[in-house]
Amino acid sequence: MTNMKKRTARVLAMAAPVALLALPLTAFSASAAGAQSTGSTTTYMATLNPLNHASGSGMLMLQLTGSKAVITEDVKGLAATFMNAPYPHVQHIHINGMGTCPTASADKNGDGVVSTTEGGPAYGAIGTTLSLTGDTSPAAGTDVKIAPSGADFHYSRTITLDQATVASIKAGKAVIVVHGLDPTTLSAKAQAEPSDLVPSLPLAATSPALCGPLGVSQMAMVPTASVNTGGGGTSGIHDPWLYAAGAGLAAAAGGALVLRRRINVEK
Ligand SMILES: [Cu+2]
Repeated sequence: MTNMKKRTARVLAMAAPVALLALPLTAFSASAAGAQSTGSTTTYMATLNPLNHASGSGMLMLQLTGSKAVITEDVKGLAATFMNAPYPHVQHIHINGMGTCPTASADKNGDGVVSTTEGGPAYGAIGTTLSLTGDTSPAAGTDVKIAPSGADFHYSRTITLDQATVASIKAGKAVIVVHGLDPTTLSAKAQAEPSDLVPSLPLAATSPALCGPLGVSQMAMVPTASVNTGGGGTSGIHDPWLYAAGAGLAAAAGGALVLRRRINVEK
């Protein structure tokens, strides 16, 4: 056993012992994944970290087979309400930037917020909109009516991606961005500014809250059928495979934390 395998196995055993029994897992290297032939499935993951002093965290898994993407995501701790309604969080796969999340230095106008536009050089333009229903093109990018909403949400959708998004994912230039900040966390100046994307909305509504580059997972998972038939052992654990995979990813990155906690989604 390699050190990586040992470590991964140990973390998995700690994080999700029941899930481990139910899951055929195979550790493999990123380079091996990149070499997979057409028609196979490559699993990508993004750890979503706060931007712009947002609270919250998340994990997103994207299983890509050709242009078909099976996407599962759990987010928690974002701004909860907006004008007395569940806060809509538009979210996208951004493509063809540098494949990274912006730092505070991207705040060109000094208002304390990296706006969506200011972050563009890092993560690129919208390639795919991770909407709940209907349009997934960039044109739906700011349609708050089909965005997931609330402080915590679970998102699951299978999307046929366009070729630009597929190419960017494979090139390591795809970044997941979840938008929508709590206005009270912004400077007075920023609170008074209009959105750079939708001027009828405040800046907070569309600014990035969570961001994570999409990378090849350290683990390949035999997809969902084997998970969903796992018997009674996984009751109370939502998406056990996501947490198992996330824990492995975090361990591989030397990071860690939120993943061992049960993320409470879907109230
Ligand atoms: Cu976006």
